[in-house]
Parts: sequence; structure tokens; C-alpha cells
Amino acid sequence: MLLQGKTMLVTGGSAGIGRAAAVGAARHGADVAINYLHDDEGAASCVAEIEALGRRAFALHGDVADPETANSFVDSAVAALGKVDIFVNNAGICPFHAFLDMPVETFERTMRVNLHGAYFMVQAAANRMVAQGHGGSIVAVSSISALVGGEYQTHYTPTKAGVHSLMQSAAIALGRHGIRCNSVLPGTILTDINKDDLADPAKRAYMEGRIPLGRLGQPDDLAGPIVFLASDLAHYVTGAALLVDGGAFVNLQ
Ligand code: NAD
Ligand code: RM4
Repeated sequence: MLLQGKTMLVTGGSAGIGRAAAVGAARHGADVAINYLHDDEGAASCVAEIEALGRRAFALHGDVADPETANSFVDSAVAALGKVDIFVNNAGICPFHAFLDMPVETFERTMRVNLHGAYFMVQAAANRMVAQGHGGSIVAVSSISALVGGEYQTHYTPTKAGVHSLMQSAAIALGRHGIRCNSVLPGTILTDINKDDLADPAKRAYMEGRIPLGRLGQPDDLAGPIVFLASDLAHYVTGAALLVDGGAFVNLQ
């Protein structure tokens, strides 16, 4: 029970990695609030799963690309659950597309959701933590893509490098308030975000073949690392980035 008595807020908590983090935190004793877009059913079932664990849960629909969503999510979550000790910035999109004819709207939407959204959400959560006066922990879901490129991800990989960099700068800005800021860098995790991309059997086999641990990731593979960074076990860890990729990044030859 690493998060007993803590309250966690997570963006993009209705599915995939965000949902696994939300439920994983509840298993460790946290009350959890989730933000999400569109997927009311996923959000409701995530809330039900957390409540079945005996924890309190709250869900609010909102597009993180809109800067106003950040304060409304943090304010409503704190009104519902009382405080914020942990903030997990997770919501993100990756509409795979070639570089040379990237539509301006696809580029701009990806930036606004993944990077601008992270900036304003983290800022809103940090302001609340500073006002509360008892520190906190912020974990951003960046990616292996912060460190390596992708042919159909030229709009996406800069956002993940940006989120990783945001955690480094925020760690400096917020250290004096006792707020730690770290990122996880998942490898390829089987979720809706890459379902179409990995439907190509040749691509899927190639990706699997790159992974020393011999399999693609599952959302729950991120729960432990996120809970660890959020918890007091990591009380001297800030500005760090933790690869969670089955060894894919180090596998050159
Ligand atoms: P997913 O599609 O399964 O889940 C995405 C979640 O984000 C959903 O809850 C969705 O409602 C929410 N969301 C999407 N756009 C939003 C918006 N504008 N406002 C609010 N919520 C929004 O995807 P996932 O794979 O779980 O991705 C979660 C994060 O993990 C993303 O930031 C992604 O970049 C990152 N990531 C994923 C992988 C992977 O291989 N799946 C690898 C590295 C990093
Ligand atoms: C990740 C990484 C994965 C990809 C997802 C969409 O950051 O690049 O390989 O499937 O994004």
C-alpha cells in the first residue's frame, strides 16, 4: 500500500496506460480522479473498478488541448476528493502519418493535446500543490519516442521529447516546494493508440523482435513504475526518466 491516504489525478484515465495507472494507484490505497475525452463508458467502468477496490473515484470529461480544461479538472477533482498529492500527465494521441504531406491540422492537434495540454495541466496541478503546502509528485507519461524517432511520428516524437524536457525544468522550478517531477518512457504498449499501426503483421513482428524481454508491453506494465515514482519510496528522485520498454531502446545489435 504505497499510496495509502494519497489522492491522485490522471489525465486520459478512461483507457490504456492512464487507466492502468489509475487502477494501480487505487490498489495501492489512493483515491483517484480521471480526466478523459469522449469515452464515457470507459471512464464509468474505470470509476467502478476503483470503487470496487474500496477507494473513492471521480471522472470529468474535458479536452486537454483547451487550456481552461486544466483548472476545471484540478478544481473539480479537489472539490470531489479533497486534495491533490500526485498528478499523472498521460493523455495523448498519435495519429500516424508520413512527414512530407503532414496535414497542418494533424500537426497542430498533436502538439496541442500532447505538449500544450501537458504544460497547462502540470501547471494547474503544481499551483494547487504549492497552495496546499505539503509537496507532491508529478509523473508524466513521455515515451521511448523522446529518445528515438519514428518515420510516421514526426509530429509526435517532438511532443514526447517536450514532455520529458518539461519534467526536467519543472523539477527545478518546483523542487523548493517539495514537488518531485519525473517521467516514464514506455516502449510499445498494446493500446488503442497503436492498434491500427500494429495490425500490420510484419510491423508487429518487427517490433516484437526488437524487444529483449520478448513481448510487446501491456498497460499494466506501467502501473508499477508510475506508482513507484509517485510514492515516497522515490522521495529523492526528481528530474528522472524511467524507460519501461522491455529493453527495446538499448537493443542496437
Ligand atoms: P489510449 O488511446 O489507450 O488512451 C488515451 C487516453 O487519453 C484515453 O483515456 C483518452 O480519452 C485520453 N485522451 C486522448 N485525447 C485526449 C484529450 N484531448 N483530452 C483528454 N483526454 C484525452 O492511449 P495510450 O497508449 O494509453 O496512451 C497514453 C499515453 O501514453 C500517451 O501520452 C502516449 O503518448 C503515451 N505512450 C503510449 C505508448 C504506447 O505504445 N501505447 C508508448 C509510449 C507512450
Ligand atoms: C509510443 C511509441 C510506440 C507507439 C506509440 C503510439 O510513444 O512510439 O511504439 O506505438 O507511441
